[in-house]
Amino acid sequence: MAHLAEAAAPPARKRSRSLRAVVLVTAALILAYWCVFGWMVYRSPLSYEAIDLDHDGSVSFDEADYVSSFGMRTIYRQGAECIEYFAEKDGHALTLVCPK
Ligand SMILES: [Ca+2]
Repeated sequence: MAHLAEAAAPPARKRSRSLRAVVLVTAALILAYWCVFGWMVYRSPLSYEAIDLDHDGSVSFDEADYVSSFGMRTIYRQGAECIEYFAEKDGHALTLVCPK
């Protein structure tokens, strides 16, 4: 009976390789997540504070994704030509940059 159980179970070496593959794929996915997230924050022309839309002190993946597709439009404020960055998804103003 024990002989049949040993035959049905995969060898320990094969299980170890499968476990290693799962760990490596999981680590690769976590690394890819952080690379994409870092790239979106790094490539954004907006400051970290401007990307933190809910002002909780940290930028979530959703916030970085939301501001990653942005547009720019010229706005005049007090006679100065300013550039307003806005979210392309809904036109929500993200930040306003005016000359000093
Ligand atoms: Ca936030």
